[in-house]
Amino acid sequence: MEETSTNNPVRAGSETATTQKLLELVRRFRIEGMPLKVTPIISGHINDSYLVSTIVRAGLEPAPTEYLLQRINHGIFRDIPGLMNNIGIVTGHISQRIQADPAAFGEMRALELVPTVEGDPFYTDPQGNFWRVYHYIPGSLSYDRVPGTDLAYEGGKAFGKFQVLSAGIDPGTLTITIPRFHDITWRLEQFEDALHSDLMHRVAHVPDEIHCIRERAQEMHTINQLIESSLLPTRVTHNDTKFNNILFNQKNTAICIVDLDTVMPGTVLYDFGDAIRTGTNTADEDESNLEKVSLDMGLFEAYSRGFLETAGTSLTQIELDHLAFSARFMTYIIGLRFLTDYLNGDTYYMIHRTGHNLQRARCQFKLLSEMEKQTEIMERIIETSVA
Ligand code: GN1
Ligand code: MG
Repeated sequence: MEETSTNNPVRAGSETATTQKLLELVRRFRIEGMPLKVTPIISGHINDSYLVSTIVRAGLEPAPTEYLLQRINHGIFRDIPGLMNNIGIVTGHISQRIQADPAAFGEMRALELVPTVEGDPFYTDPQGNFWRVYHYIPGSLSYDRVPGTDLAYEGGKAFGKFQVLSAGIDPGTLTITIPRFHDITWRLEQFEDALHSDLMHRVAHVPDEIHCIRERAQEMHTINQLIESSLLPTRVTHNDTKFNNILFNQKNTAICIVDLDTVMPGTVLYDFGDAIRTGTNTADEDESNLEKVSLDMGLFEAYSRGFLETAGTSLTQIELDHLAFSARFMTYIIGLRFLTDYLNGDTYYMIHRTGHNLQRARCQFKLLSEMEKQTEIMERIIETSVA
């Protein structure tokens, strides 16, 4: 029988931050007003995030200023100064480019860090945890599931603009915050190690999922092969382009790309693919009823059109030719990583229930099989959007 396990050592090792402690932490940053309330934000699988509201003076109405406090997971990100330096480079560059050509970038803006009182980009607490604060964009919204094609189109334009905006940064100046992050060879090695160790005695429960991985492993080396043959340009890429990493305003105009921890040298295929994985799924990433999981072709068409309208002319033919494949690739590799973490006892991704990572993996594999059935249509849509 499956054991009951909700252990999550990356997180369990660190004490739960109390409200008092969090308020004290916020005061170490150059914020306006007095921090009043700290609310955990349950989104994202890696860092701990809190919304901080402030008041101007005790007893008055809350000031409009709000902040995002985050503890950066240093079990996963091993070079926090390098990571924060990347964020400084990327946000600085993007905001300069927007200011230089506001007409081209509409209402887009860059994330803004709040320095510590000493002027540093992050604070290290006595326990060795790393904290940072961003300005929270008032009234901003994000979507785990995309409610309509207008939003998908707008999201495609937003990640396209991000691609164009970060193109002036020399990828070589960026720290590799997670080495070999989307390297399928490495991810498959980790998976085989997990199967071999079978630490939690879970391997016997997932024969279908193992089959799904192995059957497709060869094809999934395509991007690595193109990189090794120098056929794909190295670009500054986001590498975690979940649709909910786009912030929208109340009018549903995209205004900001967030979650910059994995901005690194990469290929545009990672960014297009992950946005399709998350932005066209008719269900949540961890939906337990797999019948609900499929690819919404209307959303795919709208996202692709938005993305290619803004970034299309900067892409090479080989990149364009592999955009449809990239959606399958990212769905596969993220499913593979969820499954590997399940087999290893849920040490990487934050889970909210037993079997959560397995559910996430199954959902990715269902989505992948839906994409496979619709490959030709996806390819045709991309060709048409480019033309
Ligand atoms: C993680 O924390 P979050 O949700 O932004 C992961 C991504 C995965 C994603 C799957 C550093 O991102 O690679 O695509 O979960 N980030 C890291 O939902 O591993
Ligand atoms: Mg992330």
